[in-house]
Amino acid sequence: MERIYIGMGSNLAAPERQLHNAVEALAQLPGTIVAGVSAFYQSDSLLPGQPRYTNAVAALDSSLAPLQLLDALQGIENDQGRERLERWGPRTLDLDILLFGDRLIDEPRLKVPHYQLHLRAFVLYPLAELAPTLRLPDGKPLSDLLATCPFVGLERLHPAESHQ
Ligand code: ROI
Repeated sequence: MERIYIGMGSNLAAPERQLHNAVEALAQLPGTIVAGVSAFYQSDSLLPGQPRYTNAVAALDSSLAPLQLLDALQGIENDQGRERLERWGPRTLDLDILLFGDRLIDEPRLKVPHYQLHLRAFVLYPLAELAPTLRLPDGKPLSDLLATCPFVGLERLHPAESHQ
C-alpha cells in the first residue's frame, strides 16, 4: 500500500455533487481505501471566462500501480460525463495524481509530483489539511510551498455545504 494524494476539481453540473460522487467512486477502486478527504474550496478559474471551480484533495491508500490508477481515474472522469472538447476547458470532473508515495514518475502519460502542485493554492491548502507535516519526494516540506503560495481567492466551504 502506498499513500497517494488526488486533486479533485469541477466547475460544471453541480460541482460539489461531482466531488462527492468522485469520492464514492474512489472508494470502490480495487485494493484502495479512501483515508481522508479535505474540505471543499471554491475559487475563480485560472483561465478567465469559466465558471468558478470547487476543489478538494483525497488521500488514498492503494496497491494499484500508478498507470493502473491513472486509467481508473480517467474512467471515473468519463463516467461522470467528462468531455474533452478543449485543453483546459471547463469540466465536470478532473482527477489528478498529485503525489504517489515518495515516487518520482516521468512518463509520457504521467508526471508525479504534479508539475503545478507548488503553484496552486486550491491544491496546496486542502493537501495541508490532510497532511500538515508532509514532505515532497525531494525532501522539501509542504509548509515551504504554502509560504510562497498565499491563500488568496480561496473560499473554504463549511463541511455542511461540502458534504451534502
Ligand atoms: N482553476 C481552479 N480554481 N481550479 C481548478 O481546478 C482549475 N483547473 C484548471 C484550470 C482551467 C487551469 N483552472 C482551474 O484546469
